[in-house]
Amino acid sequence: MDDLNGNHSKMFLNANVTISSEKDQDEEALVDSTLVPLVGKRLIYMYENGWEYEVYYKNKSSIDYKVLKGMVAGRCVNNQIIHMRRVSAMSEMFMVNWTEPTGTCVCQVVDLDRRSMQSVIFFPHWVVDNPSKTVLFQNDHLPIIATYRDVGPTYPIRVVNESGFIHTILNSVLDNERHMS
Ligand code: FER
Repeated sequence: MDDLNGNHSKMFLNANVTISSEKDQDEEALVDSTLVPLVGKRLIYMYENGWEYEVYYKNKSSIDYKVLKGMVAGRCVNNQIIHMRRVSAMSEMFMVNWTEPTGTCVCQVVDLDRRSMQSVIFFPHWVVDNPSKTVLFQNDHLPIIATYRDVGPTYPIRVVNESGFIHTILNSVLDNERHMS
């Protein structure tokens, strides 16, 4: 939100705040205060197509999640690196983007005020053909997943555009390793 002079809105220039006292010196513990409403939260939501996910926003740059219902129910992922930013200073709305080791790309718009999840998922063709190959605790199978991804085919990519309702919002601390392992 630049004004006519190109000055960035003060709403987005808050100082960093330290969340975890154990990790004061650790950069991971520094969270842009605009992200505080989302980091540390666990959400459970269902898209209109019936796919249900549980996600833990572990810190500003990683999530853990599992798929509860849908095409890849049972899939579980820890420490997925993500990019997160707040898209509105006035409401608790965030954009979260990432690429999976499978090659799948996800863009989420998380609206905590309205409990809405708007997402686009870009599935490579090999996942559409063989979704069950991704139904595992992915962190234990990263080399085979990388092989599947590299063999492909990537194209045509299936674009899944979904809205969902966040039916559960739980507060947690940052960097809890126990929620979804
Ligand atoms: C989501 C939509 C899709 C999500 C994860 C995916 C954690 C991942 C899909 C896949 O890799 O199969 O909202 O949230």
